[in-house]
Amino acid sequence: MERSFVMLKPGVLQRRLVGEIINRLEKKGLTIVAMKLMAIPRELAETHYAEHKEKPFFSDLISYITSGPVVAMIVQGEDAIASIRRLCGPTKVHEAQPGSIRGDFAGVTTKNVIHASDAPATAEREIELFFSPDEIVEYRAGDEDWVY
Ligand code: 3AN
Repeated sequence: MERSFVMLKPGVLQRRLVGEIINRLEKKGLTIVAMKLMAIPRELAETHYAEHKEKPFFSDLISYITSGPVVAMIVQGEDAIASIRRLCGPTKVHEAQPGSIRGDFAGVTTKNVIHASDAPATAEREIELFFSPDEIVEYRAGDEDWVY
């Protein structure tokens, strides 16, 4: 089983899309093992997106991600990282197909609705950044034998 860090970005709560998006993860057979509603402090936002520090969109990205509450999650499943990225669709929203989360709900790339880790090393780093070990709940989902 693999774990990914997933975040529903600002706007998702205001647009009342939390249930709709989480439903897509659940329907795929993925399991939420940690979840919290939070406002991201600026410093945490800058650390999380440190790789983009030199990019022209960095300050817009930090303003957006700190502009409202987010839902942070750790989501578990077989091949979870790639699987969730497929559910999200590509970063650039004009490339995101209808049926994907970004394809259905995102209007511009800057506000692309959801974050999901892109590799195992990134997932490990992001999980550590946002969650302490005691916030992660280990349990077995009842349908696991039928999904995997
Ligand atoms: P992803 O979130 O799909 O892993 P990254 O890590 O390349 O994509 O980008 C992080 C975030 O930065 C994106 N979710 C998006 O909000 C923003 N971003 C990325 N590329 C652009 C761009 N060309 N223009 C505006 N914002 C961008």
